Parts: sequence; structure tokens; C-alpha cells
Amino acid sequence: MRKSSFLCFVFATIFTNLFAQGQINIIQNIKARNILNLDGKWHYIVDPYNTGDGSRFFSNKIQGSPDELVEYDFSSAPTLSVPGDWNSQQNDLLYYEGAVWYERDFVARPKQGKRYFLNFGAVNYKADVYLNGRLLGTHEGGFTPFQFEVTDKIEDGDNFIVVKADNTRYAENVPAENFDWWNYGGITRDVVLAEMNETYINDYSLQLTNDMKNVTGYVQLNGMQTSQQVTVQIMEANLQIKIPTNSSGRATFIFPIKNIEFWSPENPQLYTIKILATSDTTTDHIGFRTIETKGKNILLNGKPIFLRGVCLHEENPMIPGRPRSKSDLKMLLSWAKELNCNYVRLTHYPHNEYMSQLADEMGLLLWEEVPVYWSIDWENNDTYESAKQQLSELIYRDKNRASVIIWSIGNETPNTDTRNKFMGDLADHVRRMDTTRLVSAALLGYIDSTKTFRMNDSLGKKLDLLSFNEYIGWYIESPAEIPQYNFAIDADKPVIISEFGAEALGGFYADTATRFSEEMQELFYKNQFKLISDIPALRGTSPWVLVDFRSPKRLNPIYQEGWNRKGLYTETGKKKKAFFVVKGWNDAMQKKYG
Ligand code: GCB
Repeated sequence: MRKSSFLCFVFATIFTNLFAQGQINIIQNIKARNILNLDGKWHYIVDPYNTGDGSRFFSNKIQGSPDELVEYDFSSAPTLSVPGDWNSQQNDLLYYEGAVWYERDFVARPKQGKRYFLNFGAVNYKADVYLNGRLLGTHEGGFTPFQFEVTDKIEDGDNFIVVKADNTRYAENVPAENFDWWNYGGITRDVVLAEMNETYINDYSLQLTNDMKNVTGYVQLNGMQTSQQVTVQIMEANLQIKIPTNSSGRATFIFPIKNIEFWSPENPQLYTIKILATSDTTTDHIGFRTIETKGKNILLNGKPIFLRGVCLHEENPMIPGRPRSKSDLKMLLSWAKELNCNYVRLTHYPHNEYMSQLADEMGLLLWEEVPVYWSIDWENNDTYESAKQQLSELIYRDKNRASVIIWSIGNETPNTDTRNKFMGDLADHVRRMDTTRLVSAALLGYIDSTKTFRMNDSLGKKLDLLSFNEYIGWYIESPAEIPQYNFAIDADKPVIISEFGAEALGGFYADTATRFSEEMQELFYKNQFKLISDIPALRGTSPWVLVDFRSPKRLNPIYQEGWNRKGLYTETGKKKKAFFVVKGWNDAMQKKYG
């Protein structure tokens, strides 16, 4: 790279602060740092009666002499793989909900002048984390990352971490007690220890401005040396800007761009980003695109698009449970690609961060969501704070991913005043954090006596998209009756059907009037696509769901056996007949919208 050819602009006075990050303080893209990976086998003790706090499991005591009474012992306890849920690793833990204590030893050689951070990708639902017997802190929310600084607690030599993971469901949690997926518990994502300089690059954002002429964003340092010179480079485009940070360690910038290919599903172009401060350097891969709505259209890089989507749970169908590696997730996204999708709705909670990185690389647009699902304790301020925190952690983590175009603040919630206040405030919060993406929620409509589907959800006003779930032909009558229905959706904004689907047990063939047959599911989609084609503002569909997934609510002993069978693929990756109907629709929409 010829440095002399870099365009260089001194710190511009015009800048936009696109991300106000609130309280979150996590190292951005930590995997690009000098890390010790702490995945692998962790000892565990199942603690259904919550004995561990009183018995001080966190001190990881080893019996010193034969007469000493210690009623637990991690060193001889069995192990679980991390990342991974406990339910899918031990038969007797399949339905377990409660506390499980994890322990792992590691050796560290902390260096003078360095700082150390322990980072968890996710623990479901509540995690109490201890290092060498001392409490580092507690995190709630099962699907977002958190971190603790351990500089003054880490030992030279042997160390141990103890985590109490508790997936008990409570009415005031987010999600609350009732949801249609498996409550997989445990340390479900990676654990790493990062070594950082005293002052390091903690966070950054790079976004294309809506006029597509500039890149704008910020760099945020953490440490004592707050005033530094920072350089941001977009390597393959030979662009860079040099800027000073202020006394809070923050530099905000905007600079014109040249030679940038915009990111899209057809051309998922990513650029190598280097950020160089005096005391630290980091890298990332970022794509540049714009997303907005205009009347009934969704515009990607200024051009109308149709979202050819599908919904997805974060579950590995082959070894039912949370995916344990990036390749598990890649398999799922490849299946969506086979369906000719350009878009995926990641339901109903923040998925693994690899998902948005893979979507960036593979060219898939994403809807990301927080588990404000069905019935939540709308009047409880702690519940609101938890939802807000989970949303903030998700936005903070994924703000540099071009694939992410929609933040969803919830799914199928009742149209009541308390919910409208709760979710209305969440929508405002998203807009304060990120002005570059769309805000949505999967809403519910109603059907009147003339079999007309209508929307009157007052939350709709706060959202950029009118998205709703509908199950005409499955929960309401049967697929053969779908033609009797119609939609009266008079929206002045893009309409997305965020869910519609029917169950079929893969390999069960019968006539179209037989529940759980592949033929009935096939007819459902044929008739649905005819029905929804009449919605003038329809700009996206995400059938429910890509793959059969586990749910303790699905109890039919012949067809379900604990599985929600609305997948277009079976749990072993076999395409059902309906797959081809959905693919046909996606092919047709591709022809129409390009
Ligand atoms: C829904 C929910 C989804 C369920 C699905 C179903 O409306 O949003 O989480 O799994 O219906 O299969 O009933």
C-alpha cells in the first residue's frame, strides 16, 4: 500500500455522533486482540437447591486433610464443553433449569503495565463470575456479551474461574416464563482473557453517511493517556484520516470516500480497517452501505429491494442444542442461501456474534431481535431496564456489521398502554443509539368477521416497517381455507410478513387435509403466497422457520416429540416439500426486484 497516496483529512469540525453507547464498556471485536481462549472442558456441579452460595463453591476448596469436611469438589466433578449448553451434553440435564456451577483452571503470566479482561460471549440467563474466589460481578440476560477487568485480581501462575450459571425462568425476566424454544442453559458462547495496553482502543464505529459520500464514526480509548493521535485506515481503498482524541479519549470524524464498492448481498465487499493509536492498534473488516425507507420502499444503497427471508433459531439441528462453533452457524446460513434468501430474521434473541460476521461475508441482510416476547412484566421498571440493557449490548456489539439493517424490539406483544409505553421507550432508545438502521417489531393483527386481516397496533407509528406475524391456515382454519381471507393493509410504509408457517413431520406423506403432512405444509405456502401477493406495500417475507427446532411446548407424541416442526428443513437437514414452494417465491421476487 502506498501511504503517500492516502487521502488525508485533518479532523473535521462537522461530525455526527451516530452512536451514543450508554454504559456499555466492552472491548470491541475482542477476538482480534491478544487473547487466551478459555473454551474447552470446564468442571461442573449441578445445584438444584442452591447450596453452592452458602457452601462457598466459588472458593474452589480442595480437601486439605482426611478429617476436613468439604461437601463439593470441582477437581473430581465431570466436565462440560464450553461453549455449549448443558441440556444437549448430558441426557439427565435435558430439561434441567436452575443453577449449575462451572470451574476451570488456567495459567497466566500477567505482565507489568498491561491490563487484563475476562470476556464472556453469553451465559444463559444469570451469571455470577468469580476469579480466584473473588466475585467479579453478575450479568443478566442470556444472549449478550459482558466483561470484567481482572488486572488486580489475576495471579502470576495458577488461577481459577468459577461461574454460577442459572437459567431459572422468572416472570420479570426478558424473556419471561413462557416462550416457544428450549431454555438452553450454561456458558453457551466463547470465554476469553484479553491482554491490553494501559490505554487501549475500546470501541469504534465506521458508517457510510446517507448521501453515500462520507464515512463517519468515532474511536474511543480507555486508559490514562486520553489525548492521542489516532489514524483510521480503510486499507483496500487507500483512505485514511488522522485525528486527535479529546480529554475523554474520544475522536469523532467524517471524511469523504472514494473508490469504495458498496456492500450488498450480491457484492458483500468488506474492507480491512486498521485503527492505530499511539498506545494501541486494532483491525476489523467492515462493509459500507446505506439502508432507509421511502414511502412503501426499502432502499439499500438507494435502490429498492425485496427482503427474501426466513426466520432462524440459534440451534444446531444435527446435535440439537446451541451451536458450538462458527461452522455450525455457517451451515445454517448456507441452508438459507440454498433457499435463495438475501435476508434472515434472527429470532427471538441476539444470536452468536459470528452470525453477523458470517452474514457480512456471505451477503445476507439481518433482522436482529431482543427477547421481548409474548408476555413481559410491562409495568416493572427492572424488566424494562433489562430489555434496554440487552438491546444496548446487542447494538453496541453489532453496530459495525453491514449485514444488520433492522433492530427488532420484540415479538407478538399485546397492544396495551403499558406495553406501548415500554416498547415505545425501547424504540426511542434504539434511535438514540443508532440513527443508521431501521427499527421494527413483529406485531400482531386481527381478523374481522369478513375474514379480513387488519392492523391497528398503535406501536406501528414508532416503527420504520410494518411487520407482523400471521398464521391464517394453521392456527386459524386450514390451508384449504386460506383463499377465503384477504388483507386490508393500507400502509404508507414497507410491509414485512415476519412470520407465517405450518408444521410438517419430515417424511410423513398424506393428503393436503392431513395435519403434519408435508403435503399440508406445501399447500399452506402455495395458498399463502397467493394471498399475500395482494398487499401493495409488501417488501419482505420471512417464513417460520428454516429448520425444525426443539421446544418443550410441542408435545404431540407422534409428530412433534418436543420439536416445533414448522421447519422447511428437518432436524437432519432434509428439505421438506414446502422448501421448494418458498424457493419458488424467492426466485420470483428476485426476478421482480433484482
Ligand atoms: C409464533 C412465535 C414463534 C413460534 C411460532 C409457532 O408466532 O413468534 O416463536 O414458534 O409462532 O410455531 O407457533
